[in-house]
Amino acid sequence: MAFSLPKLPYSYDALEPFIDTTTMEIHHKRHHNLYLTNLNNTLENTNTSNLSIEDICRNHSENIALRNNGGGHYNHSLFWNILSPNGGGNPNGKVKELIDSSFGSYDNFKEKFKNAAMTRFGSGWAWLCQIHDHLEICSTANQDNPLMPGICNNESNPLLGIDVWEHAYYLNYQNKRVEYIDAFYNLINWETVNKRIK
Ligand code: MN3
Repeated sequence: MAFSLPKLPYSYDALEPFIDTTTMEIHHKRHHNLYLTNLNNTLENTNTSNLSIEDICRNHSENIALRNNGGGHYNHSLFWNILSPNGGGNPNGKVKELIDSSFGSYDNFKEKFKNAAMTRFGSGWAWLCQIHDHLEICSTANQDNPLMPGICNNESNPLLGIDVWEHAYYLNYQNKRVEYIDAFYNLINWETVNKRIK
């Protein structure tokens, strides 16, 4: 079974002014779709088409095409879902408790997460992960993610990620990655993040 491009849970213009319409459209229809097409082609050629996307990231990242395109599909699918036009504000519920116990406060979390996203050199992602009963922040290069062995903590359950490839923000923010990261906090769908906690 080939993977398919997930529909966004909102319209392309819904995240304005924080993420502009053109960026969302190109990012979803072209960038995500290209990872997906390349992933499906690779799976067809390697006879591994019965794998889940998590399984591909966890157990097949030594294959560079599966790593880059499987990571690309997993990461973007997660990214679209943790954003919402009704998002932002303070975290609530279980994720609030875990943020407070792991980082001291939401403000401390924001600073650490921003630092991870800012210091990722070149293209990549910053992540908030659950590791059993606490949370950790890490960042990855390219389309790598915390499910892949030897990158963050091998037990990581990614709750939240920010795409810091230039294609995610350049049209609106140009070189000002910091403004894009600040804007991201206005879009986080804490309900979805809470549902990802195991
Ligand atoms: Mn991207």
